[in-house]
Amino acid sequence: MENLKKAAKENTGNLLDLTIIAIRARATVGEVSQALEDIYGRYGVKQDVIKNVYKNAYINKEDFNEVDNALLNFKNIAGESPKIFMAKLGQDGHDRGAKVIASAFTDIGFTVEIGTLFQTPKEAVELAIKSGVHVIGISSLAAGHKTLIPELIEELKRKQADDILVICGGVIPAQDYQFLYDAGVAAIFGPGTSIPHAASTTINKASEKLMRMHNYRNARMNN
Ligand code: B12
Repeated sequence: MENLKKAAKENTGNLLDLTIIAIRARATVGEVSQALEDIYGRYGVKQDVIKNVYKNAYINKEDFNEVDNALLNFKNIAGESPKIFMAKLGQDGHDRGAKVIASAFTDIGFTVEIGTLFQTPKEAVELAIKSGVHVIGISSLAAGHKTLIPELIEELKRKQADDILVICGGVIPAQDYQFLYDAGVAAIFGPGTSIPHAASTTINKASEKLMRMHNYRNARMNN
């Protein structure tokens, strides 16, 4: 293990060869990872979003008008811009899709909060509630969607925060879509997603949900 650390620190030797030697000597994956983490640190999502790239690419296109109309309607209902919390759950380290959506949705007019990597559903729900978001967007590319997403939705219900809309995207097999819809996911956006379409669908679904909650509360107050 010391040889692996030394090679990482001094940028010498083949880390894969040294890892195999360490594993053959019964080191665990955790010990190998920790040795490398001691030198390189741990990868995490940077909370920064890139601004104005998407707007410049999409502006004046038909899809973008659709987004603008959806946004206007949402603001009329909610009195503010839509807020979304981008979540990465479990052991899934694929963060490019989450960053692309976070940057694009910011350009489009959302207020975006990005969570750190490797959150539990409970942690994500806590942060989402604290941030006062209308939507949680989960990016899932490591096959955790059938356990982690229902867990998150259950946690929202437990915290009486199920007025928050849940959407997701990433590499999710089509045969799992219905399972997720049944669990309470409002929309799923896979690879190749048109960003303006994803944004307007999300905003419209968030508006519908707000209206439903509003009508429900009014009906309860009148009874
Ligand atoms: C790049 C990549 C990696 C990089 C990730 C780097 C990073 N920082 O993100 C590295 C090399 C680290 C990696 C590692 C692994 N990977 Co990988 N990886 C990929 C790859 C090639 C591309 C993913 C990507 O970045 N796409 C570009 C982004 C922009 O697209 P996207 O995430 O799909 O997002 C778009 C849409 O899906 C949607 N979207 C996504 N999320 C959200 C959220 C919301 C709210 C909305 C609205 C939309 C939305 O909008 C985006 C824009 O259109 C895919 C294969 C593929 N073609 O997808 C495999 C893939 C995801 N990886 C896979 C695997 C198995 C792994 C490893 C387990 C491999 C291993 N044995 O070590 C590890 C896991 C590491 C970990 N802890 O998660 C599998 C996952 C299989 C599965 N889901 O069942 C895939 C599908 C490859 C395959 N065909 O087998 N990987």
